[in-house]
Amino acid sequence: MSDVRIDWSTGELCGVPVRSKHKRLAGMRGAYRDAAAFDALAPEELVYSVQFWMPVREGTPGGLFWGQTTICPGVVGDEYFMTAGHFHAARDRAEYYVTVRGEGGLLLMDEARDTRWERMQPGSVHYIAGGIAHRVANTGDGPLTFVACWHSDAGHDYGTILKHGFSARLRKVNGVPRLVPEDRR
Ligand code: S6P
Ligand code: ZN
Repeated sequence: MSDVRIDWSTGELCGVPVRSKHKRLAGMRGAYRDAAAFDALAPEELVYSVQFWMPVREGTPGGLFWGQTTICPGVVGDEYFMTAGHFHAARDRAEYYVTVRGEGGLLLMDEARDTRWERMQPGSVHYIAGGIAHRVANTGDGPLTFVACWHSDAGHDYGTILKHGFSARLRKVNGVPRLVPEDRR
């Protein structure tokens, strides 16, 4: 019997080795374009939670990690609640995302800063190639949950996104998601 189980109706993991982290608005200052809308929201509001299982030590060559991310529904101005987003520190490391519930958008940006997006809906499988920054936005009215599988030696480069952002944002325009190019910075 494995140490970890998944509830496929919610994506939730349970088992002793499972760890979690929670991202609240206070930890995302600067990520959203509308600073006034950001300041009007409660800093302690939960944006997303991640559960993950690291059966080997981070950095182990050839190992795999498993996780699930649940993004709450919400907007900051016209921008959907979203993950911070990152490149993998080891640029050649790929990843799979599979949507469990909800509706969303997966932003994919290459190192030349070209950004495209894929719609996420229950059952959609997304291959994130190496060298591609990835961020997920919840475009629906309920929670968006996806499972992920990535290399234990991928690492995370959050700094590049913190500094330069993505070249486009997923914004709610006339009630529907639209990828809007960002002003150059
Ligand atoms: C890890 C994988 C996911 C994210 C999670 C939160 O490589 O892509 O588990 O860590 O979706 O996003 P972020 O950008 O805050 O790490
Ligand atoms: Zn990743």
